[in-house]
Amino acid sequence: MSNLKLYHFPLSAPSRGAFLALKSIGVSAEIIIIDLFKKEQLSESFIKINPQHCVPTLEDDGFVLWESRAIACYVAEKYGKDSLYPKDIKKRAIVNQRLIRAICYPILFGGVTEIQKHLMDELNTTLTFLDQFLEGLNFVAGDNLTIADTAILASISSILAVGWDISLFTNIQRWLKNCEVIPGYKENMEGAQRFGDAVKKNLKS
Ligand SMILES: N[C@@H](CCC(=O)N[C@@H](CS)C(=O)NCC(=O)O)C(=O)O
Repeated sequence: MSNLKLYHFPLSAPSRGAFLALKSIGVSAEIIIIDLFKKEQLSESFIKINPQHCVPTLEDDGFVLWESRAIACYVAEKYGKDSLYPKDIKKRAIVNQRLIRAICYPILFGGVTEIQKHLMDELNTTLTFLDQFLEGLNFVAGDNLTIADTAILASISSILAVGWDISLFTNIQRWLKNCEVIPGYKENMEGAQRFGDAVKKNLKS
């Protein structure tokens, strides 16, 4: 039995990454929504839990942890079956390596109204790598679903919802289909859609 609480905001890709990891691991958690639009992360009660006031934040019987990937690793290690976060150090190293970065945060919260060219290029370079990693594989770190897939799906679904063109990345498209089996997939897509709508509203057309 777990006594987990996840402080979560469904529009946030890192937060959805932790949410999807928990779902895939099959561990239940109380979900507490921290609405970043209402600046709830700056409330006195949340600052007491996480002085760096970010989501996702996990609480496990008084133990507090933030950073989505650290959360996924901790929960997988404590509650998960081996395939999601392999014990074999080389397999685990590959899972740890498959990371991706987000670029829409300044548009949503920083008053920025267009995606800068260098960020677009960087993201397309990252997607090219991801597409190569996926060549001949069902999932990003091998043939089994791992917590690297849940983290990356949360990010990719956000950029797709913003309207990113991934037509050149056929392996990513195939992998996205494979990801439909992940528990929590639907909730993730709904959060991503809300994120995409919010970003598109702030973008200059
Ligand atoms: N690297 C962190 C990023 C966490 C993060 O930036 N969270 C944002 C939402 S996407 C947040 O909580 N921002 C509110 C704040 O920092 O006050 C992770 O992967 O968890």
